[in-house]
Amino acid sequence: MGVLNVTPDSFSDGGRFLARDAAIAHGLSLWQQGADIVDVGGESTRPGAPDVTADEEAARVVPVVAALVAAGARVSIDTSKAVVASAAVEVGAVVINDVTALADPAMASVAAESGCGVVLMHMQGTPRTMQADPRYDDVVAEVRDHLLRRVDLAVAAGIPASRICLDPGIGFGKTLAHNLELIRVGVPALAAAGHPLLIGVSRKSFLEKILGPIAPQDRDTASVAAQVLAIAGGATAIRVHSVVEGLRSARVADAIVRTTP
Ligand code: PMM
Repeated sequence: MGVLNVTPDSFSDGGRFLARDAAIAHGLSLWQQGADIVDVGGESTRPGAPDVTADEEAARVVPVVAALVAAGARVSIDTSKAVVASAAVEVGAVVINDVTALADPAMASVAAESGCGVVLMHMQGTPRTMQADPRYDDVVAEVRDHLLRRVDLAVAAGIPASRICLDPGIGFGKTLAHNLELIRVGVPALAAAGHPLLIGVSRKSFLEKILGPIAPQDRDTASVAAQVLAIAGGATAIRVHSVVEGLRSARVADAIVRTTP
């Protein structure tokens, strides 16, 4: 899954792709580089990011989704707002990537009626507050139990279980220790639940907590290390900024861990 942030404040793109044509061109290049899905988001989820109205978010993403779909790309919409998801599905998005796991009361029915795949991600708190003081007694059990409760809600709303993908939400209300435990222990625990498992570590700030100061665009090798270990633990999809490195490393990791003797 290639990341396409259509926001002025994304930490990794620095607003470079806000201009619509540039966003479309970048999305197409992710697709041409071999991404299976281009994940289009119009609201930054970076800690402390300002809220965006649904109208503004839809104005950012819908023309970009429409253009990518018209060019033949498979597109997911990264949003927590049901109206934005609905507008994106209308123009051809086939996956709803919801970092709040259906917190918007209207999202479950939009997702059910759309026939789309749905990503349910774990977050503690909200993007504005989540990194203030994240605490868990048992981060793996709490993330898994929360996601499985959201699966129950989704299935009750009419979303087939087979269309649901889970994501532990690396960096969303988690300390470095929480993130590392989720990649090491949480990924295998979640994979055992039987749903496809997406993981997003690409260029995230926990890498800097390990390595020391390093600019987001210089974090791709570090991201690959975490992605490959997640794949070894059972992750089936990775959300990446650098598709070329993500794809090559994932193929090698797959060849090693998924080949039965
Ligand atoms: N991370 C970000 C945004 N959306 N969606 C899912 N499912 N999983 C993630 O880990 C995730 C996400 C934040 O990263 P970005 O600002 O680089 O897009």
